[in-house]
Amino acid sequence: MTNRVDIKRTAQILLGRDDILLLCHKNPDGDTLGSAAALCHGLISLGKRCAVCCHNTIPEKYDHLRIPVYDGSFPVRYTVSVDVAGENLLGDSLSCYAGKIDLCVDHHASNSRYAQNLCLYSDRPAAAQIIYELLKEMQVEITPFIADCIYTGLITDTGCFRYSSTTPETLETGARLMRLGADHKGLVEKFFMSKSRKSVQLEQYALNNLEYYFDGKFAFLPLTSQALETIQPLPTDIDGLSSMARDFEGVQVSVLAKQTGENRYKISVRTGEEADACRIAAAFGGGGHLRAAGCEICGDMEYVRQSIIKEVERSLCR
Ligand SMILES: [Mn+2]
Repeated sequence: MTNRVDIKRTAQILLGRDDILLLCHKNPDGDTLGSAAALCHGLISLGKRCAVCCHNTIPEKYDHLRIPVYDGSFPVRYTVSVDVAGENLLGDSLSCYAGKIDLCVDHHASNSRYAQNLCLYSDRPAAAQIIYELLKEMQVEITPFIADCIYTGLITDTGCFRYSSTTPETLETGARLMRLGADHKGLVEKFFMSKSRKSVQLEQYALNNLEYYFDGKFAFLPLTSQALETIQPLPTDIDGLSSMARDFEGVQVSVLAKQTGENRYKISVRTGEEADACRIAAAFGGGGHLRAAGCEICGDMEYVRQSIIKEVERSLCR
């Protein structure tokens, strides 16, 4: 039912549209926000009306993107989701758009093909890399500010060009953005070289509470509401926590189970070479990428722990 479109066709479609609303995924990260910001500012520079909607309030950490949040000041005539693998990831307050999304620009292989038109490149490590190509195709002038927006998406989704998803093209895109004026030093400092006190506290908690299974190949971190109430982190303080243990010697799978309700957990899966994160998350109805994926599980902590252990064991045996 979805119509696959390439970057060229996507550019043509967008050039022919106006009054465009861009949708981000819930619990937004640097890629969905950086991509939406770059596309939004690009479309505005072409004289179009365009704004962004997200289920959550945009974290302060992303203030530099100066995202024009939709305020109802124009009637929406075209809806585009960016970096959103499935409609369920839009969040409750945007669920009214389910079934009505005209175009999706994404890089998740697990994309559920919900939009009428789908511009999907799963070999790109960040949606922002697709947005860069799209803006060039539309002949948008990439100002230093727009370059910053794209660069934010690029570095946050690639762990600052470290993850295995990084390609020569990614590095080339990064180089071009730097030449166009992207603030490499400032953005890398902001996202990778400074840690908030709360995130350091969370790391301390993690080191004290990590559970190891399968000869240390699997590290499981339960993050209970109680711990969250004690530490009181911002959502952005939790960002790096899921991948922390993956960098530990011998760890192939690292899972963060963050409690979000009485019997509800948000699961983040990170893997090394020996396991497929997307496959583990997909067993619980989630999805994502080969090395980073997520899902939600309902049940108490012991149920969550045992279910994940079973699935991780299966994936390590493959
Ligand atoms: Mn992404």
